[in-house]
Amino acid sequence: KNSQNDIDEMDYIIQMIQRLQKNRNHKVLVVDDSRVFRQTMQNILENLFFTVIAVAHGEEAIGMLKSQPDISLVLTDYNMPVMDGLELTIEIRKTYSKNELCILALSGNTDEEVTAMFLKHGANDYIKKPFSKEEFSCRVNNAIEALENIQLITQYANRDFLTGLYNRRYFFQEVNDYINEIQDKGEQFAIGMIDIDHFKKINDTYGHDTGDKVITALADILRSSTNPQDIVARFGGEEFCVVLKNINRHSAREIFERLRENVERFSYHTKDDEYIRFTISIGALLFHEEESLDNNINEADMLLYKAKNNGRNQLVF
Ligand code: GH3
Ligand code: MG
Ligand code: MG
Ligand code: MG
Repeated sequence: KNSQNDIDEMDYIIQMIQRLQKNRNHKVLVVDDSRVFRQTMQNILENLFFTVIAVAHGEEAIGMLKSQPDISLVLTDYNMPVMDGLELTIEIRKTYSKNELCILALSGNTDEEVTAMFLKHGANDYIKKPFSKEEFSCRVNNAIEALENIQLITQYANRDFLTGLYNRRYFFQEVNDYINEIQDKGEQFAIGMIDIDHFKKINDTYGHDTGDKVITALADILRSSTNPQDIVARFGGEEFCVVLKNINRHSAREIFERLRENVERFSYHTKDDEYIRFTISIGALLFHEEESLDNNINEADMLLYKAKNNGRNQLVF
């Protein structure tokens, strides 16, 4: 007979298994000058399915973070030679926010000021030595879970749900960051506004769901026709904006033209074995740095309007 306790126990085990599966995606950096503690933590973490890197002091940890930027969690001791755990925490937080990287501090020091100092300077949590394996595991899992939740929320906030591309809001944030980054460097970049031609007809003929699939297919073409560092966003409906970074007028024209051709050649194969073909119009320009981003976008929009009036399926640059 299945008692409620058995069911609760099963739920817990299923949750733990799911937790362990997700832990496989995370790299953990252990920083402790004691070889015994390093090994103990490494063993527990590896039993939790994490990938573990262990180093002996803060300076080594900084070097490791530079060469392995995909570390999710740092577990650091307090007392260590060369650079202690608190200095390490302060140093890490100059580069990585709590939304990108968790820090758990460990120390035998019972002085409550150390705990407070760690937390004040950006540690997510604090574990007192000696710790039980159970408490250690729970705190590590909690920290990783919180990080995953933040990253999920960030993903929802920045990305368009249908296509996974950046949304309009995040596009402006990314492009403004890029403009600040290249300020006074003389680097040029291009902006292209893109809109599907006669998209209403696709919706009317094949239905809204198929329309959505066409939008997603176009998003894939936009991604695969540009470089990974370029910025591709869905502004809404069947309207997209692409920023080609560090590019001259000639190359930008070539890429936008190739993009238009790639779409023209493509056909979307439906479940009912129909082939849907469609085209896009593009209004593009090389960014004028004396104008605001908004004005540049508006001008690209006007060029897109021109491309539509000239008969669609074309680039106006
Ligand atoms: P044009 O060549 O002038 O661009 O003609 P068009 O038919 O594409 O005209 P317009 O851009 O004005 O219309 C876009 C249509 O896209 C209107 C709207 O019903 C539809 N639409 C907007 N968002 C979505 C969406 O998320 N999914 C689908 N399936 N359709 C959408
Ligand atoms: Mg120590
Ligand atoms: Mg359209
Ligand atoms: Mg439109």
